Amino acid sequence: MHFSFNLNLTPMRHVIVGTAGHIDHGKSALILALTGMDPDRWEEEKRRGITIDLGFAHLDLGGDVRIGFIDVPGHERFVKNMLAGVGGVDLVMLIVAGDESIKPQTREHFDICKLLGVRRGMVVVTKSDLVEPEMLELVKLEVQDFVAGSFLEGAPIIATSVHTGEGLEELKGALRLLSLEAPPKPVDLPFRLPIDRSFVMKGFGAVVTGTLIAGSVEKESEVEIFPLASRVRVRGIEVYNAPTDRAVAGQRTALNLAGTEARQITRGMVLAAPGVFQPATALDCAMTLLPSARPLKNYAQVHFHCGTTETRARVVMLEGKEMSPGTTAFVQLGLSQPGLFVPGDRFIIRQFSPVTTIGGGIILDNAPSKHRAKDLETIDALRVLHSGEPLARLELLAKWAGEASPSTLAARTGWKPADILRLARHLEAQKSLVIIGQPPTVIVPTPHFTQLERLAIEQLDQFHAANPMEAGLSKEELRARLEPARSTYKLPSPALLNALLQSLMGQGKIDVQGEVVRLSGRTIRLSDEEIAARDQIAIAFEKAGLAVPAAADVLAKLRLDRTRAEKLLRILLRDNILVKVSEELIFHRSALRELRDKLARRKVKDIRLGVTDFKDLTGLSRKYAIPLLEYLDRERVTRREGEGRIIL
Ligand SMILES: Nc1nc2c(ncn2[C@@H]2O[C@H](COP(=O)(O)OP(=O)(O)OP(=O)(O)O)[C@@H](O)[C@H]2O)c(=O)[nH]1
Ligand SMILES: [Mg+2]
Repeated sequence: MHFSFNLNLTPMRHVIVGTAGHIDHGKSALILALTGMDPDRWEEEKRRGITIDLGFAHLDLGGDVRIGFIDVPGHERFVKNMLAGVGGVDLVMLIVAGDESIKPQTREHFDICKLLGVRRGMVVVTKSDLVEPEMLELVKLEVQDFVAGSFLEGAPIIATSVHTGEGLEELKGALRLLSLEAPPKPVDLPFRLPIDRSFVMKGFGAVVTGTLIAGSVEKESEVEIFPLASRVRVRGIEVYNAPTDRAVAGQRTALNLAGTEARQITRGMVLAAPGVFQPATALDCAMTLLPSARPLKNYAQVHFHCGTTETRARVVMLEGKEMSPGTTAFVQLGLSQPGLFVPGDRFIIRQFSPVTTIGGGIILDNAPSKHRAKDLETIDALRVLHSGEPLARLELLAKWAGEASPSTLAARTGWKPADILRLARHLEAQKSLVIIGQPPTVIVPTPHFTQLERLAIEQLDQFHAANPMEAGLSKEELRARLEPARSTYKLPSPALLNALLQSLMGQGKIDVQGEVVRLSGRTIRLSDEEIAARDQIAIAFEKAGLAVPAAADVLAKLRLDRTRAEKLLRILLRDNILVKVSEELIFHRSALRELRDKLARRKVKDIRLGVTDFKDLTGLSRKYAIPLLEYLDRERVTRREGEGRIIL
């Protein structure tokens, strides 16, 4: 009987190891020897004895390390398949056949690994059974020279034979050590999974596989497909052929997806946390041209590979007219197809024709604006983004946005909104930005905020000068006038406007009454003629007592045009000299005061009041009495009870 214990004392480390190297150098044979799984899955691969597409296998080392292998084709015609696999690797095994040493795709694959920023790995010299020991030593020396100055300088160089088994245990030991050193992929970021395979399984529906490069995904969760802009449900998850409820960054993952869109999914598409990211069609990048490449001209067309995605791109130089081999420069790539790319992602470019690898780099911004050539401000900004310093990057992105929410900044960084808010608080403490409101929060750079404050004061000032008879601007009108100086900025949101108004009120610069905003101390300025007319209106209502005239008749008697007369009426209403009791009825405040007094006196005798009592008391007809009583109810002078009222 056999018992197996899984105490789970140390969490399993998940590491992705990729092969790289020239055709026929023994990459697939080595994976088979290490894992017992043949990475060459296709009939054509087996028949031709070469790898055409990516192959996958896995291996547990010492109980706490699980390696997912990605085996790539060495044939130069299939480099594009190799590129779809190498994107997610943590470690590379550079394979060099002992009987052939370094060959063209050894160089090309190694260049690709360097350009993609692979940091760790080893060299495996295969087919040791085919060569004399002296020859093997010579190849090792050549390899040492070849990797000098790169991330593989000083890395293990291990000779193996799949026939004799030589070196295989040593190789496993080295893989285990390197795996433990490799930094784990970030679990605490929004979920992303570039798809490298998709197929339909009878009885299951669509299945996609890929290396989970960030975050985690749960069974039954919803994921967004880029660039399809649609969402699907995750029906099932497998990690290394075993069903599970959750897959995390670093694991080779297969997802069974529900929904008809799932059948349209192909390699190169990306699954991501829903509602976080936006597809990009332009990318600002730092790009390196290989020493072996030809000079690259402005607007050159290239093949762009990032993650498992491949598309055409046009290179717009931001620093000069052309790039020389062996140099690095800031460029903007215009993509022929939109896709999901996040700053920090590495990419490869290949010459349009003939197709060879000529360079690669790192994405700095996935939602850039168009830049003027050789614009120093742009170059400085891209330097900040390239530095990778999170606070400086966030400050810059906030400045570009003008007004942004943590989630829009998440789309532009790949960070979580909560982390963005945490960083933003630091910047707020340094007074370089303002955080507004409870979640959903708005982040505004301080210079933008103060500029909007100035603009608001300017606009109110202009408005008061042009409209002396108006009390002020409505909030919405004021907002529409806050057209910011930078063309990339939008009008402030209502939330930002409220924060601006709060701040200006706090400084005593403005007054806000309901929806109306005015500069402090600004009152309506009337001409003598207008003052006379205003008083005439007031007196007309005052004299009428409760038997008020129609407003239109009063206004018609004035020697003013109708619009100005109506404005005067509005001023009297606003100042509570006149009171609107119903749509048709306007009373002078003195008449209403008298009415209240009368009711108070009457209350001493009897607190009950019928409509007829009210008519007797005031001498008013029903037409006036009912709206007035309703007004008094609203004012809590009376309260309706059955047919009559109680005087309160
Ligand atoms: N004698 C000997 N032959 C080997 C060894 N490893 C691989 N081979 C042979 O080399 C040939 C190529 O091996 P593969 O593993 O298919 O090479 P590959 O690098 O995967 O080739 P591509 O995937 O097409 O780039 C096969 O015939 C293998 O049997 C070895 O250690 N010793
Ligand atoms: Mg192979």
